[in-house]
Formats: sequence, structure tokens, C-alpha cells
Amino acid sequence: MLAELQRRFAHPQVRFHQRDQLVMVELDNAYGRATVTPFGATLLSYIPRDGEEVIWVSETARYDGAKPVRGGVPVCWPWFGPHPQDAGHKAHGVARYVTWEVEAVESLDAGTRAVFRLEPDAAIRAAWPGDFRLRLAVTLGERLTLELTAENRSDEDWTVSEALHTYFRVADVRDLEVKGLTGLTYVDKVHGGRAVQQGPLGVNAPMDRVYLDHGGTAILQDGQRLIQVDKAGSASTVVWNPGAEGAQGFADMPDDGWTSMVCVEAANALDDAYTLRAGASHTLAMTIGVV
Ligand code: TA6
Repeated sequence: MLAELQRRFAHPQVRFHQRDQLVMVELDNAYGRATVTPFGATLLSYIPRDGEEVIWVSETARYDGAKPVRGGVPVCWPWFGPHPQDAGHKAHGVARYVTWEVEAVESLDAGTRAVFRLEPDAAIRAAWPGDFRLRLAVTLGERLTLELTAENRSDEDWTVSEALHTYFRVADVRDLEVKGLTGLTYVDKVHGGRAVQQGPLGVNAPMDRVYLDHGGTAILQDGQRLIQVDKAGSASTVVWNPGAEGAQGFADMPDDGWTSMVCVEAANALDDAYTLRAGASHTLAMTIGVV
């Protein structure tokens, strides 16, 4: 696969390499560097020029292609969390467990883009019978943009929930404030029920919340830098950190791994799941910048 990709997509700002069982696609230009694996079309690194790593990946992550890499930006589609009808299916949809095609690498006026494509095979159809095409475009420009476009190519309407399940690297999550969520209703998956966010959010782990009706910006401030997350086509923002006990339950996360990460996810989840009509498409987009 590696040699073929190198031949088909030769580009001065793109490098293909291998880490264990996974191929890596690395974009490197005047704005910084970003690495994506076609396995799950998962962004694993974003380093703005003259900046520090923005994305968290577990030190004990596995790159074996059997399970999603712990960290990065897994693509959750067409369901977020447990399957809506059948708990026997894997969590967070069909897209993060399979290898996507590299469709294009291209130069833009201001940046470099790689596009990944997924169409269902027999194994995916067993979990989600309809025909679809997914594209993830990763654009490394002044900021980093991920655009997930889903086309419903079947003749039935679907209810879709989804997320760009972004793990951010932070200095210490106990000092983190997330701004932009004040006044929003959230579903609290740790304590149950719903509540309204008062002021900036301190991440008191464990935390697992879905903020509803949030189409706007979130700002992460960890005392060392400010990460701005802008979204489009997204009505929910998920905030997750497993805390000490949760981290111990993950074989692919060090015990203290939870202290240096937070997930702030561009999503359409729970009440914000949407109808994707037969023949229609939808784009969920997220732009990340350090300001
Ligand atoms: O987005 C938060 C969440 O849905 C949590 O409930 C937690 O389970 C997390 O994702 C990680 O899920 P995973 O299947 O990757 O272990």
C-alpha cells in the first residue's frame, strides 16, 4: 500500500510512511505539519509552525489496525455512542474501524489538502445496510480544518448522529477552562440528567457531557495557550475526560494519561441527531487554531 500511495500521490508537501501496521500521511508546509492515518481516516497530529502539538495520542496507543488508535480525531459515523437499536454493534459507528481510500492530495492557494473516502463493504453493510459515501478532507492552512461529508446514496432517509471525536493535548486538564458553552443545556452522562452551563467550564474529571444546540466556537485555555475550535454543520459539542479510574480501565491509556487530554468534539448527538434524506449530503466541519 505504501509504495502505491507514494507513486500515485507524489507531492512535495506530502510524505507517506508506516508506523507498525498503519500507513501515515504527513502534510508538511509553511503552516505546520499534520499526520493522518487512512485507518479510520484519523488525524493523529497537528503541529502549527513554531508551535507545539495540539492533538493528544496515548503513549500506549496501538497501531495494529485492529482497534482505533487511542487519541487523535476518530470519525464517529453514522451513530455516536452505542448503536441506536442494537448494543451488539461497536460503539461510535462503522468508520473508525476500517481503512479509507486516499482519494486526493492537492495544493491550495493557501495550504495543502488530503482527502479520504469510504464506501461500505459487506462487513459495514452488516451493521448499516444503506449505501453511502463518506469523505474526510483534511486541510493544513493557517489553521487546520476537517470536513466530514456524508452522502446518503440509498433510497431511504436516515437518522444520523456523528462526531469528530477530537482529543486535545493540554498542559493539565485540572487547570483547563473551556469557554463558549455558557448558558447551554448539557446532558450529563456521568451523573445523569440535564443542567445548564454556568460560566466557563472547569473539567472536573470524570466528565462526559453533550452540550446541545451549540453550533459555535469553543475556546480551550490551559494557562499556556489558547486553542480555538470553530464548527459548521454541528449542533452539539461533547466534552469528555475519563478521569483516573476511567483511564485505568483502558488498556491503551497510561494511568495518568487523563491529565494531559480533553476531548472537545464537534458532533451531532442525542437530540441533535439529524435526518439525512435519501440522495442528500451533509458536512460536519471543524477548524482548529492556536491563537
Ligand atoms: O465522546 C465521549 C465518549 O462517547 C465516552 O462516553 C467514552 O466512552 C469515549 O467516547 C471513548 O469511547 P471509546 O469507544 O473510544 O473507548
